[in-house]
Amino acid sequence: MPKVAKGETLVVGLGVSGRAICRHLAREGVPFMVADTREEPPGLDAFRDAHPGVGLHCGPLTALDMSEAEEIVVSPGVDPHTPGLAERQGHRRANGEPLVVGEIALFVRAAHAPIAAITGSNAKSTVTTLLGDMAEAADKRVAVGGNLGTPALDLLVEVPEAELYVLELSSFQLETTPCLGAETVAFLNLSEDHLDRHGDMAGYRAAKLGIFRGARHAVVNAEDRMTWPDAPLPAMERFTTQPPEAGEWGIAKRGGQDWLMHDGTALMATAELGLAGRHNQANALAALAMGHHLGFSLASMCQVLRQFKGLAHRSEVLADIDGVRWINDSKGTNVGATLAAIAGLGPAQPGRIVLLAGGVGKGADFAPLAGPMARYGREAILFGTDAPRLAAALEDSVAVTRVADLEAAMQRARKIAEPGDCVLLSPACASLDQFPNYLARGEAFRQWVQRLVEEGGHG
Ligand code: UMA
Ligand code: ADP
Repeated sequence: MPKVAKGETLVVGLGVSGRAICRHLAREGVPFMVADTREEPPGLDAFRDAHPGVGLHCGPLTALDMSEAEEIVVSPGVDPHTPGLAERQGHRRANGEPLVVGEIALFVRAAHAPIAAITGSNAKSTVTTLLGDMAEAADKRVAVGGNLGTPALDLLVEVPEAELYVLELSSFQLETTPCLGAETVAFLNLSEDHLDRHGDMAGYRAAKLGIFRGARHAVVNAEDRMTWPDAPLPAMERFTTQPPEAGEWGIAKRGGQDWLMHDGTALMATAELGLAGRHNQANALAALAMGHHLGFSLASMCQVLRQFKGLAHRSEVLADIDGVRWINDSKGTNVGATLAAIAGLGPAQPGRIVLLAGGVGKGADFAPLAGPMARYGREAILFGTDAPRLAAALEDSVAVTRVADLEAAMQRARKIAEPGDCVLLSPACASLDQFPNYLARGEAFRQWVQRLVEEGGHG
């Protein structure tokens, strides 16, 4: 049986994070070998070129003897309870630290600037990007990354003089981070996601609560108790989309308009925000609360909120073709995100949403989509692995059509959409059954809509 040599670190996974972990260990001069559970992992050639001579095991982890590994660093997509790894859980290194950790644990050891970290089921990327922009507006040398895209460990070399790290962290990353020790953190919201990995909502929440370990300041959602820590923290603030109580960040009416508020002070009218929808008002408040703790001026943060128009693949309006709006919300990879997208668009046009949804549901319950689709939907066009479960949840509430894939869904949408409708790709599912990731799914949708525009319409 192949073996991790005594004193070597084992890196598990050859994806984006795994390759960043390898680069980091190589820079630090730490001896390591790599394992990937797949026989032909995608990053194989790049890895061999970058690290000639480094040992590699592909296939089941039970076929690798890791009993003498100095440390085991797992990629976020790898369940630490995978056979082979599970047996190493609970083991400690000579220095007392857990034997099995993730990329972020290595990052925490190496980082020399404060960390601001954001988690939640939805809105992480939006709030992370907002806070990063706010830091830049405050003239901070800021490095932004994590689950958002650039692996945290790569930030150490991409922004060597960073004065602040702003990290989006997933439950997978937090689960393997023994102590984050962040200056400020936000736990934005909790709704069903990744139940196939974490077992149930309690397991999913427990992983996310890892964001609070060692935190000096936290921002939580006043309307979602699941985001509150179980143990007291040195400092905690809350945001709400309701009129705020003392000390809270919230929304209240002033002169007939809604305003973002903090502790009795009106900051800016919500109508001035670059992003639409109540959920984005909550996101703005969370970013403000974190930025305020970091010492950024309210005036410059509000300026960022006016200018920020949102990220691609998040309720992104692609085109208006013959009175039909085509909207790309490919990042709607769970039910909570799709509910937010429908709630943002629906009230202006009841009965006019043509929803394109489906993919891998990750064990989620789709029933919460039924009510909003009954009110705001014209038809749900469903594709991918969990189309049958989605259809079962929706068919009593709205017209349902099942098709093979996104391409067929777009064709059907083109056929049935009428002026005034909006075609919304917000799948409520991961894309991995039919695409490499949500980006590829969103780009396929974008290109198709682009062709429609070039063809001159909605024929
Ligand atoms: N895999 C195996 N065997 C292995 C290693 C990986 O089967 O030995 C599979 C995983 O099950 C998964 C895929 O390969 O299906 C990718 O896993 P990975 O851990 O190699 O992922 P990375 O390429 O390192 O990308 C990860 C994040 N992906 C996941 O957590 C699944 C990326 O977030 C993140 O941008 C990147 O690190 C940099 O930090 C993506 C994501 O989908 C956007 N995140 C989930 C989400 O947002 O819901 C958590
Ligand atoms: P994440 O990084 O957590 O996936 P994003 O900012 O990329 O978050 O947004 C993902 C999806 O969640 C998008 O489809 C977006 O429309 C939706 N969304 C954004 N903010 C919220 C919120 N506060 N509550 C629920 N859904 C939201």
